[in-house]
Amino acid sequence: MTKKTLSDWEALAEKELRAAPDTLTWHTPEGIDVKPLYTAADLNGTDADSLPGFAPFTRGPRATMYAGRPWTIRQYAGFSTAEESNAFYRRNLAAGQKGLSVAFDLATHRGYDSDHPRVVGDVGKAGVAIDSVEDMKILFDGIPLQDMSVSMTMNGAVIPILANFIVAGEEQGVSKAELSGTIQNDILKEFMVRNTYIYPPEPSMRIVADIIEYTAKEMPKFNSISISGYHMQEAGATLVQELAFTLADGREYVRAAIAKGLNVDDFAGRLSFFFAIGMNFFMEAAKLRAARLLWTRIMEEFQPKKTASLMLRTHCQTSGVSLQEQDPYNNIIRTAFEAMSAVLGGTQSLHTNSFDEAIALPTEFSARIARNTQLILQHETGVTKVVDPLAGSYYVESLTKELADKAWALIEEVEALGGMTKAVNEGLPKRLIEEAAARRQAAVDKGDEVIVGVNKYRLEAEQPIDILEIDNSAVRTAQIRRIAETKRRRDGGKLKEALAALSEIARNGNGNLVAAAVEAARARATVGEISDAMREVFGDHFATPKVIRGVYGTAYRDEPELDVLKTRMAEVTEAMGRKPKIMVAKLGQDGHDRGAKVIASAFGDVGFDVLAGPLFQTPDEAAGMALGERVNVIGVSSLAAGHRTLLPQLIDRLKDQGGGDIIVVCGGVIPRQDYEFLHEHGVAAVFGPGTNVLEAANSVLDLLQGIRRNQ
Ligand code: MLC
Ligand code: 5AD
Repeated sequence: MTKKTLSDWEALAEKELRAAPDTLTWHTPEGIDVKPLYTAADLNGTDADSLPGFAPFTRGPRATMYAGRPWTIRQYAGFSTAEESNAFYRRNLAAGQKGLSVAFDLATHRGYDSDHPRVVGDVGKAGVAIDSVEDMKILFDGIPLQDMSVSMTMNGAVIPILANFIVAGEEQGVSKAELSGTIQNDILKEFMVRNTYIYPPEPSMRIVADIIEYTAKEMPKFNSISISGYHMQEAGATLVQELAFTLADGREYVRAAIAKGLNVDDFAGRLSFFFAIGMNFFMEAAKLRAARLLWTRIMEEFQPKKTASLMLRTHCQTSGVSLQEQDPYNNIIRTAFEAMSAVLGGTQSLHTNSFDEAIALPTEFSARIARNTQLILQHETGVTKVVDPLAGSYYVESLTKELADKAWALIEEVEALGGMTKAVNEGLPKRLIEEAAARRQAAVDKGDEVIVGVNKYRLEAEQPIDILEIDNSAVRTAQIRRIAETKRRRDGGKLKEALAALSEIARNGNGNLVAAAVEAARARATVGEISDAMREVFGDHFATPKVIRGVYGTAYRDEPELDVLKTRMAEVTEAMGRKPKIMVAKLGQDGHDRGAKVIASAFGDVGFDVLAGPLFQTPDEAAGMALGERVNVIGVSSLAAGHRTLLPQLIDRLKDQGGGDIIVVCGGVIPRQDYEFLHEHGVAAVFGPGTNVLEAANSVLDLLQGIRRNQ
């Protein structure tokens, strides 16, 4: 038989299709054209014949990878009090989890103690409340810190949290040199997407460098940073954007540490990474391979002597945004595919999300299924037995190269702006990510992108599932009591001295902030007090929300639904004598603003007058702004479970100030179980996950016209 050529295949495919085979090309949001067939020719210029354990590590950072040691099953968790989270950790470890990963509540993230008036709705909600060493000791009670690696997702209040961890270890009899784990400490992406910053960019970068310096000198087993793309993908970034901005952030941190006088080989081996793994199965695996390749390229510029300095090691988490409220058991399947993709990409550590993700924090049951997904992968599927099994795949090798090339071009664009700090200040990454998010929303709303159980194959009726509920006011009361007790017992003189020393180092730059904070933590200074000692010098960071225009509307151009809506808009506008004005508000410390941004942008495109409220407003401040700006509607976006406390307060404040006629609607991560409560407190409509934006806009118009639909 004669060997067939690609043109033979093309002819055959054309016959089968009755169209040219390139009509099957998939144009991905990354700008990559995925062809229906890859062949040996696509291996040209790839790294297919490289070996694992050697630079550039495309095939994995270790020579034996999971055959030698499987990835760490590291489930991110934390809620309510330190006691409850500790008990949860211990049960999970007994059931097969291998490493810990602490989720703190938003009050802690932003450097507020639980008794602060700005955090009434946030304490214990999205993570565990930690106010001082006393809480940190309880969190790790009975967990030997010399043996257990602990990741702490902390970026804003990173100095007090690391200091408290060190002191908790010390008081458990474990020296800081023995502590192993990771602190997220990645502030640049906070300014772009996650928003739990406290101080302005410049002092924030100094904090990052101080932590890299301190851990390099004192904590050899501790990873100083987890340079994170995860939150970029959650906010809407394409995989190329996630890859490029994360690696560019990494490069910026290396420069900051070197500028502090550190030698690259003294810290680079302890830099670590963190990526999201979404539903594009092969592309996500290829992304991790490309990330390692590019990081080696970046690090070679700094001419390290140690191979470990060139090596990208990463944690991965399956994608939160890919999970849906509708038909929630589908999420188990999504997560399993994503986990498999992370593993095929060669992750070092992995979190698998729980199926109730779209509406609440995991329950004991959903957490078990999430964990077992990884245990089954490790013990039953055989994927651990062979290093980088996708290597040599025409498609995956070619994707690896294409992702690397496209990301490199974007990294160079950032470089041309003067690096990531400058790019972030100018708002380039944020804008590109928000545009990608709006484009994706339009694709889902139009049905171009199918989500099973949401915009296709939707169930007639959804069965409610059990969810974790947290009594936030009970947690707050308990925390306030412990703060008072801690304050009563401590030595006021020592405390004052330690806090003054910390402020002084913040002011004059002579010394390391972590070292000073450790002294303050020993003296039982609270997270809020340590944060304030630096706030006094550094000040607060305030961001002005910007709303992108035109992306959603352009994607919908020429669609009849949009024309119908615009006609209705015109009627309402005429009846009201002006465009209806909506304020999109974020209350409390919840900084997840993807939903708010997409809504503000799309509502603007369909003809609303849109006001984007700043992050972190109290209900009082939001009410004042709404009245001052004479809005007709307030749309509150809630993703961190503060809605039960904050929405009733907002509506009360509006009524107190004569704004009772302002329509209040809300959307986001809100369980069905809470809808009735919200309606009873005056919320006119609730838009859960999976809401089509045009339908939401129509519902708001109904409300403005006095037609109340039962949402
Ligand atoms: C690994 N080891 C091996 C080996 N594989 N030794 C021999 N043969 C092999 N095949 C060794 C390693 O060198 C290391 O030792 C030790 O085993 C542990 O392996 P590791 O690969 O370093 O794993 P781990 O300790 O789990 O560290 C992974 C990490 C780290 C480097 C990515 O930074 C980490 O755990 N990150 C987790 C971050 C996280 O959980 N973030 C949650 C974010 S949630 P040695 O001695 O070399 O260290 C979030 C959500 C939100 O952000 O927004 O709130
Ligand atoms: N417990 C468990 N998972 C959490 N996440 C956030 N907070 C917690 C928590 N307290 C996960 C979710 C979310 C991602 C940012 O992290 O999966 O999508």
